[in-house]
Amino acid sequence: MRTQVAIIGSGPSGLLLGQLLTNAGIENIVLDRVDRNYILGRIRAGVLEQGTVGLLDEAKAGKRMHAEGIVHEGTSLAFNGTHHRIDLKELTGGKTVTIYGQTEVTHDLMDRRSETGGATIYNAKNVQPHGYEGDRPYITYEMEGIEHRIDCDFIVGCDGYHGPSRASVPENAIKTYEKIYPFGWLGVLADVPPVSDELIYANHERGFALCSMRSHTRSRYYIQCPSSDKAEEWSDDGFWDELRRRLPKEQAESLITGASIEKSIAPLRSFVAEPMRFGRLFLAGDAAHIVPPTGAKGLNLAASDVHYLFEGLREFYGEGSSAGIDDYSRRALARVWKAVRFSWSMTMLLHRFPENGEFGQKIQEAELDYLVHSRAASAALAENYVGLPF
Ligand code: FAS
Ligand code: PHB
Repeated sequence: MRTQVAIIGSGPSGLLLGQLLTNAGIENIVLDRVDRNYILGRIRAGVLEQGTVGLLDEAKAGKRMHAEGIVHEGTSLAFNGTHHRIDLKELTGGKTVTIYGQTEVTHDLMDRRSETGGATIYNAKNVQPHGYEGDRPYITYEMEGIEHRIDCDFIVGCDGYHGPSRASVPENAIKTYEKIYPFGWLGVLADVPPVSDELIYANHERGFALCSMRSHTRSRYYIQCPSSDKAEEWSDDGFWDELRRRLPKEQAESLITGASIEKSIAPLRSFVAEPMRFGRLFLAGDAAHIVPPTGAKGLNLAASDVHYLFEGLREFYGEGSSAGIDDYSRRALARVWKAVRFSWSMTMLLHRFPENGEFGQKIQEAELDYLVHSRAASAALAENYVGLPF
């Protein structure tokens, strides 16, 4: 089998790149180790930056997002028993974010791929990239015990943090940077109306909490929990009680609770691999970087990587120029590090760090109080939250 671009990973990165390539007439194959339903069963991100919305439109996969997504013009920070709205639209000259679950984004991209005949190989085992140091790269994978090979011009690792692409790069060719946070996020999805029209990020001495949503009837909530916790150890009532304790009185009293339809704990880390290109292998999305979800950047960074890489590949195949792909890693990392910084800063500002004691809590509250009363500080948060330019 042969293709022009072989993509490992059928998550948002791989599917978005695959669709943009297909629309541009560039042949590609997407492989994943699991199947479509398994991928759609993962509950992850919920906030799309305008750049991501634009890319989904460019991929001609944005119709349902515009019909069902919810445009948010602001977000709130809660601390010291009250909450303060950050007017994203006013502070950024009109920019907004769209609430539309990653699951739906992935579903729409899968449907679009099926409509346009893109080849996807699910349940591909032991996928491995080869030969990318030279100009004849190829991928091997196993299906029902038989090994298969796909020859290609380029391999793109969209296979997430634990995938084989980055793992295949020799240690002396890659530098990684990592910070692991001493807590996780316990997330609950429930078919209950959201407690607020917009998101609320709460700093509380008991720990961080986030009130998010997927629609006007489906809510997504998170609370900071010890890394050692197990989701199954948390009852629904225990979760709702702890969430109430961390919210301002108004929201705690108006919170509508119900049975969880999904409950999971996500570890928090910051991670960046440099560079993001190794000969004819490129890394994109979580394969190259991970951010704590506090800044709602993970999925959106995957989108900006794909934007830069697609532009480079389109230039390579359309004009015979390698300038775009040669500059991919530099361009992508420049935006990645700014988002890594923002996600780190939001995490340090909003979470409880017991080792910092009561002084640390007071410093966080002072910074939040300054932030919500300073136009300059609020504008800085707003422009990072809605997404820095591609
Ligand atoms: P993905 O991890 O989504 O996709 C990688 C794909 O590669 C998967 O389908 C996997 O099956 C496949 N793969 C892996 N190994 C393979 C192999 N050996 N062979 C073949 N295929 C292989 N971001 C936010 O903005 N907000 C959030 O709240 C948020 N919550 C998250 C919770 C969790 C538990 C995790 C893990 C991430 C969360 N993220 C969140 C970040 C997340 O949304 C990612 O940024 C996003 O999924 C990135 O998309 P991809 O790069 O496509 O990687
Ligand atoms: C979500 O809805 O899953 C979500 C929203 C905002 C974040 C993180 C997660 O910062």
